[in-house]
Amino acid sequence: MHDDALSETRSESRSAPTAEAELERRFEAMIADEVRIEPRDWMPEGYRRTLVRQIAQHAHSEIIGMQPEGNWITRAPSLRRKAILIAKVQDEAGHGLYLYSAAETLGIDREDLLDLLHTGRQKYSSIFNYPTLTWADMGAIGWLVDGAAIMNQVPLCRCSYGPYGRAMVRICKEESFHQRQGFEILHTLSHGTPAQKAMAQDAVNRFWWPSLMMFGPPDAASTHSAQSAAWGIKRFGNDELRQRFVDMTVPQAQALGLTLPDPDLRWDERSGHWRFGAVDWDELDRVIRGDGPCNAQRVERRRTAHEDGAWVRDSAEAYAAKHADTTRATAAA
Ligand code: FAQ
Repeated sequence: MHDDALSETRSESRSAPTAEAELERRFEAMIADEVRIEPRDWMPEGYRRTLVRQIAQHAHSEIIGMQPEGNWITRAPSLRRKAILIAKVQDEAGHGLYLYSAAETLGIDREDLLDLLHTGRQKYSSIFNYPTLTWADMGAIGWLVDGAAIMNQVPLCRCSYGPYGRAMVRICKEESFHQRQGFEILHTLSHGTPAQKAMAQDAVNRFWWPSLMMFGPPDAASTHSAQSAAWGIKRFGNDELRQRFVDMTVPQAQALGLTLPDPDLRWDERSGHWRFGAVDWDELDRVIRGDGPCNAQRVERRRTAHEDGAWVRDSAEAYAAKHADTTRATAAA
């Protein structure tokens, strides 16, 4: 290599880390100043990867989460209940779409994300691997699962990454409505016949502990919390949000006249919190690893739905291509 070219290459390789360090410095300053990071801004690869992982897991949870409730659409006890449940499940599909769009702004393709879900290489929330055995489960999912989702997701509205934070604002508004409808289903059942009240209690018994697991492992065992907090993605630890959820939910259970299935639950005057018993973390591990009651069924049904929907995607693409041709021809004329 010619000497001049060599020295130019050397000076480039000396300046490259400096330029990278400067970009990193600016990124850190934006995070410290609470300035939102937008898709065109430089970001560290780890930040991008963390967001893709979390947003994708969240999107997958929304669309897999349609299945346990979809199971009860045909068996809803009245036309009104059926219409409300259909609307809720449609909202969840919409949440999945906003979230996949947010993930795509990070340079990953939706088709690839779905492939990662269908081949078990990306996760979705453990909660959707539990079966929905009775109509009361629609109440328990709305009240507890959406309640936990809101507690976890309201702070995500302030996530440092703009497209995710903005998607969360709309999602949280809809989740609040979902939580109210779940509460209302349980309220009706718990003030109905003894058999209806027993059905409501049984649903709460089955969904209570898995709802606490939705917040993730304890902080001490959480792989990502510290870094995600430093990047302004997560605003609170898993344990704090879990505790807030318990504190919010206990008085609501009292208002419903239902019991939370935890003999160790007690009011702690000193801390001003409801103290709760030990969560079965082995169960969470098992469910995350694919060994929950419905994991295989959920993923298989999702794969089949995706394959069955191929013609819709093909038609939409063909239509878009035809429309683009027509627009070009009109512009050229
Ligand atoms: N299930 O280090 P951390 C909904 C994984 S949407 C499965 O603490 P991170 C709406 C975690 O991915 C519900 N996996 O992780 C609805 C990581 O694995 P990785 C979904 C879990 O990310 C309602 C590993 O364990 N919500 O309900 C779970 O900092 C009704 C270590 O954990 C969201 O996705 C779990 N429960 O914190 C729909 C909210 N917990 O990736 C239908 C956004 C942990 O290293 C009906 N996500 N893992 O292989 C988050 O806030 C966070 O990702 C956490 C986990 C808090 C879930």
